[in-house]
Amino acid sequence: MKSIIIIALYYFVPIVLCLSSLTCGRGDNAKPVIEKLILPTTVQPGETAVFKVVALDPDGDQLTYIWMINGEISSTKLSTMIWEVPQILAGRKIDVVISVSDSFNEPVVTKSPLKIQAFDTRHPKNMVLIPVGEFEMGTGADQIPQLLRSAKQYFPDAEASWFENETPRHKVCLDAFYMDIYEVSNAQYKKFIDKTGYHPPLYWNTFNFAPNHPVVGVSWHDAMAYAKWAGKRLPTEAEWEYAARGGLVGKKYPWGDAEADGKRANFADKTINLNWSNKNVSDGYKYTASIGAFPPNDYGLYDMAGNVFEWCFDWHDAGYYAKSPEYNPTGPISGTMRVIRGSSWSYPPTRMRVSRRIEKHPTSMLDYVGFRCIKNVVP
Ligand SMILES: [Ca+2]
Ligand SMILES: [Ca+2]
Ligand SMILES: [Ca+2]
Repeated sequence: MKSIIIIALYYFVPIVLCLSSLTCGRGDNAKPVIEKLILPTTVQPGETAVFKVVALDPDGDQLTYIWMINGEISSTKLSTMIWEVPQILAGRKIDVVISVSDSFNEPVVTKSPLKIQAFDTRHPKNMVLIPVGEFEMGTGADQIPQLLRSAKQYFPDAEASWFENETPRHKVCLDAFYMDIYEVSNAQYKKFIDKTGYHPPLYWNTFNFAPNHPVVGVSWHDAMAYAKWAGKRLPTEAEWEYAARGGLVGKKYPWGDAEADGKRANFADKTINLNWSNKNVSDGYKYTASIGAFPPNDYGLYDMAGNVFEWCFDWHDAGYYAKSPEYNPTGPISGTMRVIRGSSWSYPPTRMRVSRRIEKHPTSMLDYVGFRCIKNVVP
């Protein structure tokens, strides 16, 4: 008896509802048919892309179109979509979903998202475009007590003054630039030496040498010479920190706020017996790891935390943030020490914070310091 009632409800209720509805008078309505999609397979960031859909309605109803690009409704109504491709999408996939409706039935939607590769052919190999933008650089004074507590796990003598050169937190606006996806490798540096006769780095033959490991034992001057030869330059501190943050806002590390486990970066873990090693975690590397061995940040940059420190262009001045210009700051005009960023295999996980600043003499050649380069978008 119960099942008969259910069957009756199933068949009759919709009919009753249907008769009471104006649109259901089109029970014989034919759905629109998507005949053709005209989409490029690659599009250029910064340029205009044109997407078209050719659809027909068998009973001549007027069609409306909804375009969804990367999950956002970008345009409605028209069968042609004209779209400015954002710079940030260089080298990435774009999802385009098209929905066509005659307003009587559920809309017809393309079966699965169409994937289009946005590819900037002008963009240099093994570099990624870091978009124009602004960010909060440095550390707020209010964060220092918490940072000090974390640091004391590894350095019991840590003091609040260790963090003062990161303050005040301040707004910085930067032009777009290309950045090396990886730290400069031994293989890349060897090419430079072979072509130019430049002197080899310290530790070239003794320290963990492998072609795909980051070069170490290079001074700031060496890094500058390589960058010039490669047609690139060293990042400013501001460019480096902006890129390391990968678009995240106010986070400690390139991946967020969590302290590194063994899967995020190469730091002083339990494979190396230093006073400040994290004795509970293994990242699998005692010294350097090959470049790109850990996941990239959201800009696609590898090893912005750990592996080797990276030379920046700027002179170090602990008080610079209080007087830094807002647009494209390039550091003090003079000084005695240059900045290194990002930490290395030889320091504990807390040192890998994106805002952490360390000073080194520009002639130092250290087995935990390398570099990567950047390039202006407009030369
Ligand atoms: Ca129709
Ligand atoms: Ca390690
Ligand atoms: Ca690094």
